[in-house]
Amino acid sequence: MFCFPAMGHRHCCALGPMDPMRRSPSPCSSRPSSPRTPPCEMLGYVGIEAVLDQLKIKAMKMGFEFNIMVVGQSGLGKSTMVNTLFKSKMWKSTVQGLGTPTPQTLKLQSVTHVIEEKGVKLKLTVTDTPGFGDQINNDKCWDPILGYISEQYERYLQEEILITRQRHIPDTRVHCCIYFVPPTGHCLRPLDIEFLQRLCRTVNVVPVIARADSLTIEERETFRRRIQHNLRTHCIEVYPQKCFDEDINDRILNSKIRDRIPFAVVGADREHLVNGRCVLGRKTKWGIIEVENLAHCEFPLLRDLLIRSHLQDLKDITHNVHYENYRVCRLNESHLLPRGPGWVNLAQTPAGPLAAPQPSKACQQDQEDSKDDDEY
Ligand SMILES: Nc1nc2c(ncn2[C@@H]2O[C@H](COP(=O)(O)OP(=O)(O)OP(=O)(O)O)[C@@H](O)[C@H]2O)c(=O)[nH]1
Ligand SMILES: [Mg+2]
Repeated sequence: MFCFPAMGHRHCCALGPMDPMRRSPSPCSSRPSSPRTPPCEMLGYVGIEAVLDQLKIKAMKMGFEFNIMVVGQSGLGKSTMVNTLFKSKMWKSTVQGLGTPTPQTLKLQSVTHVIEEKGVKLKLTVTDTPGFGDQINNDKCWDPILGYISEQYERYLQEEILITRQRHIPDTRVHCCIYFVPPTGHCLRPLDIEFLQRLCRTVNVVPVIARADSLTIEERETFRRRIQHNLRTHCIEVYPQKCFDEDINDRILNSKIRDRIPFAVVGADREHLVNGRCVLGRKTKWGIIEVENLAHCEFPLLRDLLIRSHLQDLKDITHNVHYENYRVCRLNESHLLPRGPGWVNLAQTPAGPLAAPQPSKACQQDQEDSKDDDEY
């Protein structure tokens, strides 16, 4: 299920059906044709599709590294969500000792587990962060978080520019940041907007409505639409960003996801017995809220996005866009690049030291659309 949709079956035996020696000659092979451009059939079966098998075998040997960060105001359930991610169906067999009450998070801390499924290894690291926003002056409360993200880019860069470098550079870069929006039911607060604007420039951000069990189904829907509207008007491009859709298939799939974001999630790290099944959920006086039940909350959608459908894409965008911006900016700063055509002046970036991708056409279009739409 990971990343290789075209690899349901293996046929990598050297003298298997792909062996050109065993194939009957192409019926066209006796046809005269230009010696410069031989038709494809003349070459017989080359076995290009087997490259996928090679990639799969290599990837299985190497495993995957994936790093998530949770960010948001204090008490919104970030640490609980870290446990929910590790304890949910897909992974619970490998993790123990997570049943104790979650203490308040006072410093940035990472938890790593290697999860193995059908021979595929995933080294998943989740970085928990202290809640912000409880101070009277919340100025620059984003600094420690943005600082941590940049530090990981810097580590990678320092390894990458070594003359003798490791064959495999350990990747601690944050591939996805889950941003917890408080379930106020109104709209994004100015603090969330400021934070999100900065975060989206440096990392892939997936916002979620935290503690969604405190909202009714209608309230969730209205709140989601308001947040989407706020994101558009403030030009905040959360993941999956429209400008990186590569083709029509991406656009169709990602539009559906964009329509559901922010996911309304509930976190829990306790298991309960429901109709003879052991489920992860929150027990209340009136019943159990099951985190893996789509009728109760959208945690399964979040997990599917992170792992099942978009893990590789999140990593690609981190490497090709966010890290690349950082790298160009740093190399420009340290004058390692000559000021030739490749030199990009990112010095006047308005917020923070990092390069900010310009608002995309899609975003500009959204802003125009949202001008007509002033119901919120
Ligand atoms: N109702 C409800 N409560 C939740 C949910 N997730 C977590 N909680 C509870 O909220 C309280 C705080 O949860 P934490 O996970 O410690 O919150 P946090 O965001 O890590 O808080 P800080 O570490 O202070 O930033 C705990 O009592 C959790 O059991 C949720 O989805 N719904
Ligand atoms: Mg915490």
